[in-house]
Amino acid sequence: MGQAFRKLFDTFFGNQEMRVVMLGLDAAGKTTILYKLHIGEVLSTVPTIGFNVEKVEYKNVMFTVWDVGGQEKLRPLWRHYFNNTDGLIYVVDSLDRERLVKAKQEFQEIIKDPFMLNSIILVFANKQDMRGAMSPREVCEGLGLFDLKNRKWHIQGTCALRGDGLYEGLDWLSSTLKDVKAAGFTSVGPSF
Ligand code: G3D
Ligand code: MG
Repeated sequence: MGQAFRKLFDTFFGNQEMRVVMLGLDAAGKTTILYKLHIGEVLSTVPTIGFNVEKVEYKNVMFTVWDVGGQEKLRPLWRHYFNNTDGLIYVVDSLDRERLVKAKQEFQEIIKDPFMLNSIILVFANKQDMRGAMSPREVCEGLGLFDLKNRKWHIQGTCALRGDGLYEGLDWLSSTLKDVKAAGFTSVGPSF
């Protein structure tokens, strides 16, 4: 199973260099997704800056993951990881209607960051297996995706536990990134 996943991954990303940051409120399903991808050992560290960061590196693709929400004072420190980000994956617990507003606030802060302005955005509306889960369209509206201007984004319903939707989402991410790079954009962010 893991082998088959890695083959798919190879066909998507080839030898492309790519840095992906995966974020979302706690319990959205990020860690589950990271393991479900079967692309390598997940390294979990708590850097001195004080929040838990998980990383998986597979060939030239680097995934960096952490929980957002709660600690405003940590937000400026995220920049350290935003630099050179090609793709943002934002994971939402589609069952958690109560925290959708909070998920939106955090999402909007992230994508407005100067270092994130060129990154493409993939949203996983996770936990689609649960009865009562919001549809991807509802999550889309809740996050304000339709109001985004000049951004490339895509939403994908997923069930991280089963792996449903994950590869469809990554397929979009990799092919869109290829287009963006071919068009000559870079994702280096501003230089200060
Ligand atoms: P996080 O890393 O974003 O904080 P986790 O989230 O990956 O730790 O997942 C939080 C909980 O949600 C876990 O349950 C996990 O099994 C569950 N989960 C993740 N994805 C799905 C999904 O698609 N469907 C369902 N039904 N549950 C999911 P526990 O019980 O281990 O806390
Ligand atoms: Mg986690």
